[in-house]
Amino acid sequence: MFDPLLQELHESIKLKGGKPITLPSYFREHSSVRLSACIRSWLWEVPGFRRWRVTRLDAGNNLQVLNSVAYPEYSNDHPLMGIDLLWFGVRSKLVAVLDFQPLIQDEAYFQRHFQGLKSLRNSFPELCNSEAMRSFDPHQYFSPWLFFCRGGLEEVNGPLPLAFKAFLQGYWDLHEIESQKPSKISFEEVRQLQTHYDIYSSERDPAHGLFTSYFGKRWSDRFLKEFLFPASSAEELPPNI
Ligand code: BLA
Repeated sequence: MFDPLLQELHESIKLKGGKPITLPSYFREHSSVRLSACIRSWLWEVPGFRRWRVTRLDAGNNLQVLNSVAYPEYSNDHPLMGIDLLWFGVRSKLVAVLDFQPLIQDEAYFQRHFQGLKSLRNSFPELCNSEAMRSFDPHQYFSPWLFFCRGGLEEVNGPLPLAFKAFLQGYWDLHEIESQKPSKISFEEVRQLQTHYDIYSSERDPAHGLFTSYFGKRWSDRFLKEFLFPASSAEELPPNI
Protein backbone atom coordinates (compact mmCIF):
# COMPACT_ATOMS: atom_id res chain seq x y z
CA MET A 1 0.00 0.00 0.00
CA PHE A 2 2.68 2.51 1.02
CA ASP A 3 5.55 1.06 -1.03
CA PRO A 4 5.72 3.96 -3.54
CA LEU A 5 5.99 6.34 -0.56
CA LEU A 6 8.64 4.16 1.09
CA GLN A 7 10.59 4.19 -2.16
CA GLU A 8 10.27 7.95 -2.43
CA LEU A 9 11.49 8.37 1.15
CA HIS A 10 14.51 6.12 0.58
CA GLU A 11 15.36 7.78 -2.75
CA SER A 12 15.25 11.23 -1.19
CA ILE A 13 17.46 10.09 1.73
CA LYS A 14 20.01 8.68 -0.76
CA LEU A 15 19.92 11.89 -2.80
CA LYS A 16 20.89 13.81 0.35
CA GLY A 17 23.90 11.58 0.87
CA GLY A 18 22.27 9.00 3.16
CA LYS A 19 24.11 5.71 3.62
CA PRO A 20 22.44 2.56 5.00
CA ILE A 21 23.70 1.23 8.32
CA THR A 22 23.60 -2.55 8.66
CA LEU A 23 21.09 -3.64 11.27
CA PRO A 24 21.12 -6.92 13.19
CA SER A 25 18.99 -9.43 11.28
CA TYR A 26 16.33 -9.62 14.02
CA PHE A 27 15.54 -5.92 13.51
CA ARG A 28 16.21 -5.82 9.76
CA GLU A 29 13.43 -8.28 8.98
CA HIS A 30 11.14 -10.27 11.22
CA SER A 31 8.13 -12.41 10.33
CA SER A 32 5.14 -13.94 11.98
CA VAL A 33 4.42 -17.03 9.92
CA ARG A 34 1.22 -17.71 11.84
CA LEU A 35 -0.21 -14.26 11.12
CA SER A 36 1.40 -13.71 7.67
CA ALA A 37 3.10 -10.51 8.74
CA CYS A 38 6.54 -9.18 7.99
CA ILE A 39 8.23 -6.13 9.50
CA ARG A 40 11.31 -4.60 7.88
CA SER A 41 13.42 -1.72 9.11
CA TRP A 42 16.21 0.46 7.82
CA LEU A 43 18.63 2.76 9.60
CA TRP A 44 20.33 5.57 7.69
CA GLU A 45 23.33 7.73 8.30
CA VAL A 46 22.37 11.08 6.80
CA PRO A 47 24.50 14.26 6.87
CA GLY A 48 23.11 16.61 9.53
CA PHE A 49 21.18 13.86 11.33
CA ARG A 50 22.24 11.65 14.19
CA ARG A 51 19.66 8.98 13.42
CA TRP A 52 17.10 8.29 10.71
CA ARG A 53 15.00 5.18 10.98
CA VAL A 54 12.34 3.71 8.70
CA THR A 55 9.96 0.78 9.31
CA ARG A 56 7.50 -0.97 7.07
CA LEU A 57 5.00 -3.51 8.36
CA ASP A 58 3.20 -5.69 5.86
CA ALA A 59 0.37 -7.72 7.37
CA GLY A 60 -1.55 -8.00 4.11
CA ASN A 61 -5.09 -6.81 4.08
CA ASN A 62 -5.16 -6.49 7.87
CA LEU A 63 -2.54 -3.81 8.21
CA GLN A 64 0.07 -1.87 6.29
CA VAL A 65 2.37 0.61 8.04
CA LEU A 66 5.02 3.08 7.04
CA ASN A 67 6.76 4.74 9.98
CA SER A 68 9.84 6.95 10.08
CA VAL A 69 11.58 9.38 12.44
CA ALA A 70 14.54 11.64 11.66
CA TYR A 71 16.58 13.01 14.57
CA PRO A 72 18.75 16.03 13.69
CA GLU A 73 22.20 16.32 15.21
CA TYR A 74 22.21 17.75 18.73
CA SER A 75 23.87 20.91 17.43
CA ASN A 76 20.66 21.70 15.57
CA ASP A 77 17.43 22.56 17.41
CA HIS A 78 15.01 22.18 14.52
CA PRO A 79 12.09 19.72 14.75
CA LEU A 80 12.30 15.97 14.24
CA MET A 81 10.53 14.57 11.22
CA GLY A 82 7.78 12.10 12.04
CA ILE A 83 5.78 9.89 9.69
CA ASP A 84 3.16 7.35 10.79
CA LEU A 85 0.91 5.94 8.06
CA LEU A 86 -1.42 3.02 8.77
CA TRP A 87 -3.87 1.23 6.50
CA PHE A 88 -6.37 -1.21 7.98
CA GLY A 89 -7.54 -2.94 4.78
CA VAL A 90 -10.44 -4.93 6.20
CA ARG A 91 -12.11 -1.74 7.40
CA SER A 92 -10.67 0.43 4.59
CA LYS A 93 -9.37 2.78 7.25
CA LEU A 94 -6.43 5.13 6.94
CA VAL A 95 -4.62 6.79 9.84
CA ALA A 96 -2.10 9.30 8.51
CA VAL A 97 0.16 11.45 10.66
CA LEU A 98 2.94 13.64 9.26
CA ASP A 99 4.60 16.29 11.37
CA PHE A 100 7.68 18.35 11.92
CA GLN A 101 7.84 17.35 15.58
CA PRO A 102 8.79 20.38 17.72
CA LEU A 103 11.24 19.98 20.59
CA ILE A 104 9.41 22.65 22.58
CA GLN A 105 6.02 24.37 22.47
CA ASP A 106 7.11 27.96 22.22
CA GLU A 107 5.83 30.78 20.03
CA ALA A 108 9.28 31.97 18.96
CA TYR A 109 10.32 28.38 18.14
CA PHE A 110 7.18 27.93 16.02
CA GLN A 111 7.88 31.24 14.26
CA ARG A 112 11.40 30.08 13.45
CA HIS A 113 10.68 26.60 12.18
CA PHE A 114 7.08 26.25 11.05
CA GLN A 115 6.40 28.72 8.23
CA GLY A 116 6.90 25.90 5.69
CA LEU A 117 4.62 23.36 7.33
CA LYS A 118 1.96 26.02 7.95
CA SER A 119 1.68 26.88 4.26
CA LEU A 120 1.81 23.19 3.24
CA ARG A 121 -1.09 22.41 5.50
CA ASN A 122 -3.25 24.97 3.75
CA SER A 123 -2.67 23.08 0.48
CA PHE A 124 -3.96 19.74 1.84
CA PRO A 125 -6.95 20.44 4.10
CA GLU A 126 -8.32 16.91 3.43
CA LEU A 127 -5.44 15.46 5.45
CA CYS A 128 -6.11 17.56 8.53
CA ASN A 129 -9.49 16.55 9.82
CA SER A 130 -8.99 17.80 13.38
CA GLU A 131 -8.94 14.36 14.96
CA ALA A 132 -8.51 14.20 18.72
CA MET A 133 -5.54 12.20 20.02
CA ARG A 134 -6.21 9.25 22.30
CA SER A 135 -2.76 8.12 23.41
CA PHE A 136 -0.54 11.13 22.83
CA ASP A 137 -0.69 14.66 24.18
CA PRO A 138 -1.07 16.98 21.16
CA HIS A 139 1.00 19.59 23.05
CA GLN A 140 4.08 17.42 23.48
CA TYR A 141 6.24 16.87 20.41
CA PHE A 142 3.39 17.64 17.99
CA SER A 143 2.93 20.90 16.17
CA PRO A 144 -0.32 22.82 15.68
CA TRP A 145 0.14 22.26 11.92
CA LEU A 146 0.51 18.49 11.83
CA PHE A 147 -1.23 16.45 9.18
CA PHE A 148 -3.49 14.08 11.13
CA CYS A 149 -6.29 12.34 9.36
CA ARG A 150 -8.49 9.32 9.83
CA GLY A 151 -9.82 8.60 6.38
CA GLY A 152 -10.27 6.01 3.67
CA LEU A 153 -9.21 4.99 0.18
CA GLU A 154 -10.15 8.40 -1.16
CA GLU A 155 -7.33 10.04 0.83
CA VAL A 156 -4.84 7.24 0.07
CA ASN A 157 -5.31 7.55 -3.68
CA GLY A 158 -6.00 11.28 -3.69
CA PRO A 159 -4.02 13.82 -1.68
CA LEU A 160 -1.69 11.52 0.28
CA PRO A 161 1.05 10.89 -2.34
CA LEU A 162 1.25 14.59 -3.25
CA ALA A 163 1.17 15.70 0.36
CA PHE A 164 3.86 13.16 1.28
CA LYS A 165 6.16 14.44 -1.46
CA ALA A 166 5.59 18.08 -0.51
CA PHE A 167 6.01 17.27 3.19
CA LEU A 168 9.38 15.59 2.59
CA GLN A 169 10.57 18.44 0.40
CA GLY A 170 9.40 20.94 3.02
CA TYR A 171 11.40 19.12 5.69
CA TRP A 172 14.58 19.02 3.58
CA ASP A 173 14.14 22.75 2.89
CA LEU A 174 13.79 23.44 6.60
CA HIS A 175 16.82 21.31 7.37
CA GLU A 176 18.97 23.02 4.77
CA ILE A 177 18.07 26.53 5.92
CA GLU A 178 18.15 25.83 9.65
CA SER A 179 21.40 23.90 9.69
CA GLN A 180 23.15 27.02 8.40
CA LYS A 181 21.87 29.14 11.29
CA PRO A 182 23.14 28.95 14.85
CA SER A 183 20.88 26.88 17.07
CA LYS A 184 19.00 28.83 19.75
CA ILE A 185 18.73 25.84 22.06
CA SER A 186 21.99 24.52 23.49
CA PHE A 187 23.51 21.19 22.41
CA GLU A 188 22.92 19.70 25.86
CA GLU A 189 19.31 20.83 25.98
CA VAL A 190 18.59 19.44 22.49
CA ARG A 191 20.15 16.16 23.64
CA GLN A 192 17.86 16.08 26.68
CA LEU A 193 14.77 16.99 24.65
CA GLN A 194 15.46 14.31 22.03
CA THR A 195 16.07 11.77 24.81
CA HIS A 196 12.81 12.73 26.43
CA TYR A 197 11.07 12.32 23.05
CA ASP A 198 12.18 8.67 23.04
CA ILE A 199 11.15 8.10 26.65
CA TYR A 200 7.77 9.78 26.16
CA SER A 201 7.11 7.99 22.86
CA SER A 202 8.08 4.58 24.18
CA GLU A 203 5.55 5.04 26.99
CA ARG A 204 2.70 6.30 24.80
CA ASP A 205 3.15 4.67 21.39
CA PRO A 206 0.10 2.55 20.61
CA ALA A 207 2.33 0.34 18.43
CA HIS A 208 3.54 -1.84 21.30
CA GLY A 209 0.31 -3.80 21.68
CA LEU A 210 0.12 -4.22 17.96
CA PHE A 211 3.68 -5.54 17.68
CA THR A 212 3.12 -7.89 20.61
CA SER A 213 0.08 -9.41 18.95
CA TYR A 214 2.06 -10.09 15.77
CA PHE A 215 5.57 -10.84 17.00
CA GLY A 216 5.34 -11.67 20.72
CA LYS A 217 6.33 -9.65 23.79
CA ARG A 218 10.04 -10.45 23.85
CA TRP A 219 10.77 -9.27 20.32
CA SER A 220 8.43 -6.27 20.63
CA ASP A 221 10.03 -5.05 23.88
CA ARG A 222 13.46 -5.17 22.28
CA PHE A 223 12.30 -3.55 19.06
CA LEU A 224 10.69 -0.66 20.92
CA LYS A 225 13.54 -0.08 23.39
CA GLU A 226 16.53 -0.79 21.18
CA PHE A 227 15.41 0.25 17.71
CA LEU A 228 12.40 2.59 17.76
CA PHE A 229 13.29 4.61 20.86
CA PRO A 230 16.84 3.64 21.90
CA ALA A 231 17.43 6.68 24.08
CA SER A 232 14.58 5.47 26.31
CA SER A 233 16.77 2.66 27.57
CA ALA A 234 20.35 2.04 28.59
CA GLU A 235 20.54 -0.60 25.89
CA GLU A 236 20.99 1.93 23.09
CA LEU A 237 22.54 0.39 20.00
CA PRO A 238 26.02 1.68 19.29
CA PRO A 239 25.95 4.02 16.27
CA ASN A 240 28.23 1.80 14.22
CA ILE A 241 26.25 -1.43 14.03
C1 BLA B 1 -1.49 6.23 16.08
N1 BLA B 1 0.25 4.55 15.45
C2 BLA B 1 -0.99 4.93 15.90
C3 BLA B 1 -1.76 3.75 16.15
C4 BLA B 1 -0.96 2.66 15.86
C5 BLA B 1 0.29 3.18 15.43
C6 BLA B 1 -1.34 1.20 15.96
C7 BLA B 1 -3.20 3.73 16.63
C8 BLA B 1 -4.10 3.77 15.44
C9 BLA B 1 -5.42 4.43 15.73
O1 BLA B 1 -5.45 5.41 16.49
O2 BLA B 1 -6.41 4.00 15.13
C10 BLA B 1 1.34 2.34 14.97
N2 BLA B 1 3.34 3.57 15.66
C11 BLA B 1 2.71 2.57 15.01
C12 BLA B 1 3.73 1.72 14.46
C13 BLA B 1 4.94 2.27 14.79
C14 BLA B 1 4.69 3.42 15.53
C15 BLA B 1 3.48 0.47 13.72
O3 BLA B 1 5.59 4.10 16.04
C16 BLA B 1 6.33 1.87 14.51
C17 BLA B 1 6.72 1.20 13.48
N3 BLA B 1 3.50 8.02 15.64
C18 BLA B 1 4.78 7.86 15.29
C19 BLA B 1 5.27 9.08 14.74
C20 BLA B 1 4.23 9.98 14.77
C21 BLA B 1 3.11 9.29 15.32
C22 BLA B 1 6.66 9.28 14.24
O4 BLA B 1 5.44 6.83 15.44
C23 BLA B 1 4.24 11.39 14.34
C24 BLA B 1 4.16 11.75 13.12
C25 BLA B 1 1.85 9.81 15.48
N4 BLA B 1 0.43 7.77 15.66
C26 BLA B 1 0.66 9.08 15.80
C27 BLA B 1 -0.53 9.70 16.29
C28 BLA B 1 -1.46 8.69 16.45
C29 BLA B 1 -0.84 7.47 16.06
C30 BLA B 1 -0.72 11.17 16.58
C31 BLA B 1 -2.86 8.81 16.99
C32 BLA B 1 -2.75 8.41 18.43
C33 BLA B 1 -3.72 9.08 19.32
O5 BLA B 1 -4.92 9.09 19.00
O6 BLA B 1 -3.28 9.57 20.40
